[in-house]
Amino acid sequence: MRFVRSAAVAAVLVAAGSAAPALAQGQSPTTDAIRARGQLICAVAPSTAGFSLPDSRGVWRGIDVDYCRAVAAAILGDPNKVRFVPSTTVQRFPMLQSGEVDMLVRSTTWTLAREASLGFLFAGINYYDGQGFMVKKASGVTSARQLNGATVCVQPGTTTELNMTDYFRANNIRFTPVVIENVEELRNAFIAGRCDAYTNDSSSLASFRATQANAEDYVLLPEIISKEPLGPVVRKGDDRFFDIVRWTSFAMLTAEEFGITQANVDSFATNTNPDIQRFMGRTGDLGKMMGLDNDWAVKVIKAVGNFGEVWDRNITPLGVPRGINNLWTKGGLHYAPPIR
Ligand SMILES: N[C@@H](CCC(=O)N[C@@H](CS)C(=O)NCC(=O)O)C(=O)O
Repeated sequence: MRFVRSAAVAAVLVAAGSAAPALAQGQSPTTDAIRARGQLICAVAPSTAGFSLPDSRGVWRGIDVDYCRAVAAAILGDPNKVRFVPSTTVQRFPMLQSGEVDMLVRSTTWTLAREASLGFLFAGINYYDGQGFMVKKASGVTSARQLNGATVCVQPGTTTELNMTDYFRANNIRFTPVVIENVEELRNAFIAGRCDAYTNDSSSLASFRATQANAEDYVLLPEIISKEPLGPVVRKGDDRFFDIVRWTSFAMLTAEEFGITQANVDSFATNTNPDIQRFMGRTGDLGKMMGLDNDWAVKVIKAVGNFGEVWDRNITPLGVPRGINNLWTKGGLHYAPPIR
């Protein structure tokens, strides 16, 4: 039996959820499509400060946005060649499955089911997060254990829903979920008192609080009830594109480790450290191995900076400390395998 291998066939099979025939080494229908249209299409959250939110001039800003821009810089040499598609928590997965977007960077938690059953691969972790609860200070509640009988606002299609159910069941706490897909509506419901608590990734709660005029009226409760490793997601079946997204993420971490920044990256061109020469694309032909220019990592750092710079620009203003999101060399969890 002969298999017809074409990008179109592969795309249809992926969309249909069937196993696509393996692509030959180096083939990448997603990368080809991005080059042909001159643009990466990235699904993001519509309005979460620090993650993805258009600024007053309509320019998208945030850590998730920067991950999309970094991939555009690696493939197209230009971080502005991205179309950002806002998606709700429910819409995000069908959007990626259908091929409407090339990748998804949307505070999305890496789980077994999302890889094994939805047909995705997580290409890295850009934020080690955990789920928390926010209440109004005036409620006097200081612990999630005091939420017995509470109504809790939550978004559908999230890891958040199941974590909350598990946590309250384990702690014998009765609660009523108020499930709202649109995040603005959900935040307004919480502000208006339609729910006693709002549960989400603690980063998102920090983002909500930081953007309220009366931020001190809201408190994040001390319990963090889950692990939420958030990162960029791609469809299974295009290993080359997966490589590019994954190593773009590692390049940002590696640059921070080497002290390479957006401002000083050019000055490393003549550095004699062999690891830095490979990173800069002077030796090793590593970019070529992924079908990119050898200075792909330089383009990434020029576009968005190293991971620490991306964090400082987007997350530090929310008042969230680096903590476990530091590099492994500074007691954190971010660790990139060698670029060699
Ligand atoms: N990480 C969880 C939760 C995702 C989630 O709810 N993200 C929130 C927090 S950043 C969000 O994007 N809300 C904004 C929106 O839905 O527009 C998941 O992957 O299911």
